[in-house]
Amino acid sequence: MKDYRKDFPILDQDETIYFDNAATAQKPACVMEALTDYYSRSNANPLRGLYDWSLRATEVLETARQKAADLIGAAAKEEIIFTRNTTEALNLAAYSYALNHLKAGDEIAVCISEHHSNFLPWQMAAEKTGAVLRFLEPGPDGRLTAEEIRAKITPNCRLAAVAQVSNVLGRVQPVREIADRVHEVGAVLVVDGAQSVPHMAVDVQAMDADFFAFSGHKMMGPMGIGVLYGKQALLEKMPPFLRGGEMIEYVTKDSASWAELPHKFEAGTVNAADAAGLSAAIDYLAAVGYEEIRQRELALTRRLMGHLKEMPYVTVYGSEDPAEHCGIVTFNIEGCHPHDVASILNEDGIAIRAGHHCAQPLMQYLQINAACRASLYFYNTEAEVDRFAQSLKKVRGALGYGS
Ligand code: 7TS
Repeated sequence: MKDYRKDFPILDQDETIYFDNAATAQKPACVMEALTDYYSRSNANPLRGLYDWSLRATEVLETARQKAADLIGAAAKEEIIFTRNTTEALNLAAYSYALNHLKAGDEIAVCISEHHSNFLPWQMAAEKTGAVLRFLEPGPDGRLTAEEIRAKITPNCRLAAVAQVSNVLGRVQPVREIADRVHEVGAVLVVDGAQSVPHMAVDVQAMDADFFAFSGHKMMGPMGIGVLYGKQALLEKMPPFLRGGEMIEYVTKDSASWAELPHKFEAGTVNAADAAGLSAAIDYLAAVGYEEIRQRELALTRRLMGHLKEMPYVTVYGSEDPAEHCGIVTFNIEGCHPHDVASILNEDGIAIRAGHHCAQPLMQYLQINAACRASLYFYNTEAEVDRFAQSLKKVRGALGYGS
C-alpha cells in the first residue's frame, strides 16, 4: 500500500492520530505549494487588472472553476459560484432563492439529521416567508425510505434540503430518488455535499440537484473556499446575495444592473489564492482516486467497528454495516460523557470529535445530548485504528468503572 502520509507534512511530522477528518481534512504538500506559488508568482486582484499578474490570477481562478465543475459534473463552469464554505453557499441559496420564491403556506422539507448549516438557513427562510418546515426522519439505519420521502415531500413543498452524507451517521441518502419526488411536486432540491465530495464521485446532473454545496477544506483544499453549484436557469433568475465590487454590469446614482454568471454572486475581491489550492486538491484527489479512497476507508471502518463490537458498553449510531458509514462512526460509551472520552483519548494523542456535531435536532431525535465521533480518511492506518481501540478500552476504567 502506498504511504499517503508522506504527502501530508502534518501527518509526516507528528504522531497524532487524527480521526476528525469530517471536521476538516489535512492538506497535502502540493496544496500548500500551490498557495505559495500563487502568492510568489501571480498575486494581483483577479478580474480587474489588464496587466500580466492580474490576468494570471484570473486564469488561476477560472481554471479552478472549471476543475470544480468537472469534479461534480456541472454542465458549465458558470454554474459554479465560489463562496467561503458550505455554510455560505447554503445561505446564498436561502437568501437569494428561497426568500424570493417562497410564500406563506409553502412547505420546506428538511432532513432531521442535517448539520445546522443546512438547517438554520431554512428556518430563517420559513420565518421570513411564512413557509412551514417539514422534517424528514431517517430510519434507525440512517437512510430515508421511499415512504418517508413521499410522505414528507408533499404537493405543497417548494424546496427540500438534504445532505448527501450526514456528518453524524455517515449514511449516503438516495438523492436521485429524493430529486425525482421533489421535481414531481414542482419544488427545488438543495443538496449539502460537504461530506460526500471528499469521499465519493458526485454527478450533480445525474442526481438532478438544483443546488449543491461543498467546502474545499473537507477535501484537502484550503480553508477559505467553497462552492455553490446551481442550475443555470435558476441562478439567472436569482438576485445577488451580496452587493459591491465586481458583481455589477453598470451602476448609476440610484440603480444598478448585474454582471453575468457567475460574477453576479461573487461580490468583492475573489479568493484566487485558495482557488489555486482547491485546484491542487482536486488534482490530488483524482490522483488517489475515489475507488482507492472507498476501499481504504471501508477496510478501516470495518476494523474500527469490529473493535467497537467487542466492547459491550459501546453504542454505535446508524447502520450496523461499515459500508454504509463513509468513514464516519458516531458512538457513546455507557456512563461516560463524550467530552471526557475525547479528553482521555487526547492524552494518548488521539483526536476525535465530541459534542452535538452541529446537529442538535438529530441529537434530540436520537434522544441523546452528545456523542463521540471518529471520522476516517484514506490516509489513516490500521495501526491507528488499533491504538484508538486500545485507548478506548481504558476510558471506563479511567472514569472509575470496574469494567
Ligand atoms: N454540512 C455538513 C454535512 C457538514 O458536515 C458541515 C461541517 C457543514 C455543512 C458546514 O461546513 P463549513 O465548511 O461551512 O463549516 N461539518 C463539521 C463537522 O462535522 N465537524 O466540524 C464541522
